Amino acid sequence: MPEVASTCCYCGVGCGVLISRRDGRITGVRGDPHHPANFGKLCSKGQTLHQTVHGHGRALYPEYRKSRDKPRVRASWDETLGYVADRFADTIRRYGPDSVAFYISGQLLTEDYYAFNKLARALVGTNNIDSNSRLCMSSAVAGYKTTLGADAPPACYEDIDHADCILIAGSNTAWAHPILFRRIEAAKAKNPDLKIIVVDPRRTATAELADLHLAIQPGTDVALFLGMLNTLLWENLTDPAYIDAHTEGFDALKLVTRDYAPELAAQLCGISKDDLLTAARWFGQSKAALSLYCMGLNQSSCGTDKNAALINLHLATGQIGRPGAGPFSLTGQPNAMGGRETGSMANLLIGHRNLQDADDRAEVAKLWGVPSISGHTGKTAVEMFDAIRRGEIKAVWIACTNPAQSMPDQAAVREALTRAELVVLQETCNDTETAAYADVLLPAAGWGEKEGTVTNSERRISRVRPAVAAPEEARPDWRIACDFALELEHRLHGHTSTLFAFDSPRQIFNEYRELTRGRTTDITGLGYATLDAKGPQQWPYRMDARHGTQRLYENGVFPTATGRARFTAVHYLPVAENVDARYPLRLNTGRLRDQWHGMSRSGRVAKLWGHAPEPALMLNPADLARRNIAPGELVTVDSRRGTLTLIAEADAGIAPGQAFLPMHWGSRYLSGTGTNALTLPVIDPRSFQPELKHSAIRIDKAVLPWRLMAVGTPGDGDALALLSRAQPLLAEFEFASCTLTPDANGVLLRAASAKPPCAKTLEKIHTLFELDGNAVLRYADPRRGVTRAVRLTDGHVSGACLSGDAIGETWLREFHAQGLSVAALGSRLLAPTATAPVALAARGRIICSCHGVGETTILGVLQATTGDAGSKLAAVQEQLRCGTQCGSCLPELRKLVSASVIAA
Ligand SMILES: Nc1nc2c(c(=O)[nH]1)N[C@H]1C(S)=C(S)[C@@H](COP(=O)(O)OP(=O)(O)OC[C@H]3O[C@@H](n4cnc5c(=O)[nH]c(N)nc54)[C@H](O)[C@@H]3O)O[C@H]1N2
Ligand SMILES: Nc1nc2c(c(=O)[nH]1)N[C@H]1C(S)=C(S)[C@@H](COP(=O)(O)OP(=O)(O)OC[C@H]3O[C@@H](n4cnc5c(=O)[nH]c(N)nc54)[C@H](O)[C@@H]3O)O[C@H]1N2
Ligand code: SF4
Ligand SMILES: [Mo]
Repeated sequence: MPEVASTCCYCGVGCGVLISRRDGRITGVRGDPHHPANFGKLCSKGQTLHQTVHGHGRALYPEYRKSRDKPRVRASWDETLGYVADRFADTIRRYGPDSVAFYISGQLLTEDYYAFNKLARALVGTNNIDSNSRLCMSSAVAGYKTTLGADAPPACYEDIDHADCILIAGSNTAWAHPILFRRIEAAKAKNPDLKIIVVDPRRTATAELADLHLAIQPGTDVALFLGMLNTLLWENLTDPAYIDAHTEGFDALKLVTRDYAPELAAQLCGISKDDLLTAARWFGQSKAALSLYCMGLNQSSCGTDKNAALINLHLATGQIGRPGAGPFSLTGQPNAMGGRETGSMANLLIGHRNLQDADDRAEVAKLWGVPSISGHTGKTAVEMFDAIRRGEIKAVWIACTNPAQSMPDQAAVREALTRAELVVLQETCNDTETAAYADVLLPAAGWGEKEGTVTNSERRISRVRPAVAAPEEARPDWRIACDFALELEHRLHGHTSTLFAFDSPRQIFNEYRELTRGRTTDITGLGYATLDAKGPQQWPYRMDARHGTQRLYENGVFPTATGRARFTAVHYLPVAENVDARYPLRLNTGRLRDQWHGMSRSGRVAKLWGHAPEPALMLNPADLARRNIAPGELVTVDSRRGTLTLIAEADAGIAPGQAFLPMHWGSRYLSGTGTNALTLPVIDPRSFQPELKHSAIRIDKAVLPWRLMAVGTPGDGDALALLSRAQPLLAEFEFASCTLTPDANGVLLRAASAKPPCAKTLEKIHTLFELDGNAVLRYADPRRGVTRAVRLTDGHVSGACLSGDAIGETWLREFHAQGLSVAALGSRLLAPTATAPVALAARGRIICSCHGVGETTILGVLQATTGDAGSKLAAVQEQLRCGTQCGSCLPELRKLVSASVIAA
């Protein structure tokens, strides 16, 4: 059976994959050597995609409940969609079309997006349709539109090979866009003169490759870019001819830059003046300067300004529309671009049309054959959940996103979901945080099961193809939207028209294509057949074109009224929530290398747990020491909106006064409402994107003297199943986390509380971790909540549970993790000591997830080899194989190597 060519469903790099299958099951995946985004490479997440599709937690049948005090029950598609259509029709009739809303996702395919967009705007008559791209790309959209006139990234991946200066701002490319980062590494290796500047408050894996790392104070990017422009002006490094011929508004901007002399700007940013000058010079003197940017710019209350201020630099130096030059916003999700193109966000309209423009609306209405498109502004994500909470929006349809994990200010979001009269959730999984709030669960076909198209960061449209049929009753997203639309149309209008008469995603694509005719996103020359024959193509791709468009604005003409790009005279504004005496630390959030968002997929791949297995708040070691907190201790983290209890860890890459928490941890792995319990819902006034990267917090040592640690490898070998069985326990403790052990074979449950829990809870844990059999050594004093139980298999620890006031658990975990013999320990095995009774080397963090290689092992080899960085890296790769497969761990390997070279 030949492989099926499709696209990776994780990040916006949009790598091509070849899926192999047997007997109706997906059995493997490899990089598509012909795909221009990756040429055969895949990162740690992409190459384990086939492991995400099987197993527990899949939504397989429609379910609904009529009343909140009952569980959802399985029903047929007809019955379920009929019920939802009744409720929607009733709500619309009683309260008008704006009383319902659709909250969708940048992980839907373009055809899915189109169907939802048409459903909301053409049938329901509301603009209350927004997507999780609001939390992601909306500042980039607003930034491009205000400056260049259209939401279109002008550059392409190949520009990385042509640039001699790459400015990476607010992007941890090494972890979030790994295959693109491999390309940057290759460009740097080929051209050592290539200057890489990284702007990030954290010393990230990306910053390790930089020639210059500007660790600016959070939120000060605009001051930095204005300071750089001030320098460019002073040192005659701008391009007056380009400014004259192709732009407008430079004089107003020049006035503003006067206030940002390098000294002052550097002070605002908390960096040295010299570093600022160097950055400006490298950028201004380079033949081709490319900037790559992501959430560090977008997720901000001044995200649009940050984008515009960076684009100003490109316009002022003419660094755009040439090979190697341009402001290149990296998209997060695989098809956030498709959502932007189809106008599937509250304030956009299909084909880069303007929702505020009556002519544009009339044109779309005519093309769709409906009387009109509402001009009433729709609610953007944060506003939408506020309106639900206020009772203004009564019914919400959520598809392909998990707002009870990913939206800021979880207390408010969950209150909204509780108050909503109807919550419909269209998901591939039935166990996400949002699923707990859903009155209706509609099972969706997922990656490997559905067909359509996606657009990656460089405007490249790729085909998504099914390798197997969707399981049980799951249906593709576009089909669910259309099936529902037919039911709703019948109830609202008494008949069904041809509005939703689609039988295939190809038909949807062809209709959508017509709406791009003559627009900036024109793809009238493209169809599934062209894509199948010629491979992925970049838009615009006009009717008469023979190929797509690699770069935009090569002729210096921009899609504005005057044809000129617009400088934007922005000023620096501080973050919306400043630190003060009560909340003295700045909380930053973002991604881990091997996990994807709420972990509904990556969390089901055991291998992907090794790199960062436990939820932890990262702080500068000095901040921990000052508070007398040891690494690994439990802390309570408070913001003005919520509280979390977590382990604190030291990370010298975090600047003093700051903290970093991965965005992935939700209520399925951690007690409480996850990372976003703490974050701020303040939004940028023009992009409506929330400031997810900046909030003020306080940390205190957690006063929870009773502790529990249970670890175990299940007898049936299915650690992931045990993990999901243990999850309900999280709610029983003031603190608890439940994760896979770094070796991925076992489960680790940690808990803490002020007082011991009831004996029943402890019993449950013992049963789960199979600590009730004969081969278990046990000591228990249930009244005091003290237990020590160790299960031995062939003289090794295969499971253990320790609880009480002083449990000294770490060494027992090592015995479990390393499978060491406990024969020599005897009764000391049950002794509650903090240090191991025998010498024990910790295996350390897993660095290479492909080959399961830990930090300690790598350090051992590095110590034993001599030579320069190159030969040390080669030695590690040769002896341990780490960093030889997907390359995702290369930045960290290089860091360990350079530390060992320095030490030597
Ligand atoms: N492994 C993995 N990859 C992913 C994803 C994932 O979940 N996991 N998600 C995908 C998605 S949807 C997205 S949007 C992208 C996100 O990709 P990135 O934006 O690269 O990832 P983040 O870690 O969210 O944030 C990037 C950096 O912004 C920095 N930052 C914080 N505040 C500021 C600031 O004020 N100024 C500057 N200059 N930097 C700041 C943070 O320290 C962080 O290192 O990743 C995509 N790729
Ligand atoms: N604190 C903090 N919060 C953040 C961020 C941050 O940096 N910091 N980043 C924000 C950003 S940039 C983003 S993009 C969001 C992401 O936030 P979410 O959109 O909530 O992230 P996912 O977990 O990817 O949710 C996608 C859901 O769709 C399901 N799914 C997968 N495939 C399909 C399919 O084909 N059809 C359907 N119907 N469902 C499917 C998955 O099981 C999953 O539950 O998080 C945002 N939240
Ligand atoms: S870089 Fe990794 S996650 Fe992103 S598309 Fe490629 S394989 Fe998928
Ligand atoms: Mo995103």
